[in-house]
Amino acid sequence: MTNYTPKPEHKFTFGLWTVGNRGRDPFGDVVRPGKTPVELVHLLAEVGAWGVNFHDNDLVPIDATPAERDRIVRDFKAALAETGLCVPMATTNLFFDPAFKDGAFTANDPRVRAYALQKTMNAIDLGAELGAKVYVFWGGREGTETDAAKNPMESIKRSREAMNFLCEYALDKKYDLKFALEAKPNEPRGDIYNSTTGHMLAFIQTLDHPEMVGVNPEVAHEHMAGLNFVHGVAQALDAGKLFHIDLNDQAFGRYDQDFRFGAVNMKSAFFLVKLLEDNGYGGSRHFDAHAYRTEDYEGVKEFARGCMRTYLILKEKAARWNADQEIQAILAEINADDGSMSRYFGKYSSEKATTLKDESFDRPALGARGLNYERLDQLTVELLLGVR
Ligand code: DIG
Ligand code: MN
Ligand code: MN
Repeated sequence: MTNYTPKPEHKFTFGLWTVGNRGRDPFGDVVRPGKTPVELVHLLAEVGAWGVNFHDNDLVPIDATPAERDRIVRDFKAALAETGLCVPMATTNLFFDPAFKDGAFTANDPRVRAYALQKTMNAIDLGAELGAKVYVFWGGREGTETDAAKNPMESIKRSREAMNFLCEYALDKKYDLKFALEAKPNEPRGDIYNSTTGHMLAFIQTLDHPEMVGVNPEVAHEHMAGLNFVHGVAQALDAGKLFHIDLNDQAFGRYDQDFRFGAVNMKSAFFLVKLLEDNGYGGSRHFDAHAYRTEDYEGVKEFARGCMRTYLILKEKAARWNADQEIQAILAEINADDGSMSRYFGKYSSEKATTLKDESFDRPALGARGLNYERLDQLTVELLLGVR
């Protein structure tokens, strides 16, 4: 029986806001007492996490004095040293304070936009001080309830201007930081700009420093948009832009549930882990999720352990799938290639085009071929169910 104990090489991380989530929801108050960042670091060490991430105000309250900030950071660093946890990623809370009720970088009020830049620069400083190598931007309030309020073209320009400014800031400070943009289609705003990972990949190409900007796809957010998360992550990998990833789970057509990884869609979680492992993804496996509101802190620890165990179990299943002779035989059959068409693929040439236009095809035969996907998928399901 394989041991599914998390190890540092697995690069499992959690945000302070995940295991520190107190269970408040739009219809109910907190159900768990608060824990300090130091206590949360020790909780994550206890369950076997490799790293801890934070929003600026998860660690340093927005109204903390400089002296309080220094004490909090000092205590946090001591807890990191004591436990061996690292800080791979940091981010800015540009969504909780009422000042950001109309967004941060896309707010109509220029003072809010300027304050958002200031707050983000200070948060980048904090992240860099604690060793973060990835800086996430989630524009939770960058959107509208009515498009009467904002010109979408202007909002795109404001977003680009802010990202260009902050890229220049990180370069100016010589921080070893990559930026990762996180998409979400809605909630808390009625509609959020750059709503999916695909939108973000396009937006990145319009920036002055696209080389330092990638994406941080989140399972729940792409599912909220009704999308296949594995395909979106594959596109980010193909573009060399998968700088970070937020793992959790989410029923389609629901508000952002941020469930434990693998808690809902086992098959898509399997194909995601297979994609990441088959392609040697070297970044954090960050669980941006939280325990059910029904749980106490022992339940929160079970939530965290479950995220990591499920990832490791699916990683083993992916290796078994790759080694399963019957599955691999079907794949070989599906992808059989006698090389007779190879002369038409790859780089275009007018000779290729001319020859291909003269090629004759037995179209009925092409359509009649059975592809054996039912058997392939059933074998996959049975492997996941543990009967092969
Ligand atoms: C929500 O999915 C967002 C915020 O929690 C944070 O800014 C980002 C980092 O994972 N995810
Ligand atoms: Mn989410
Ligand atoms: Mn997230």
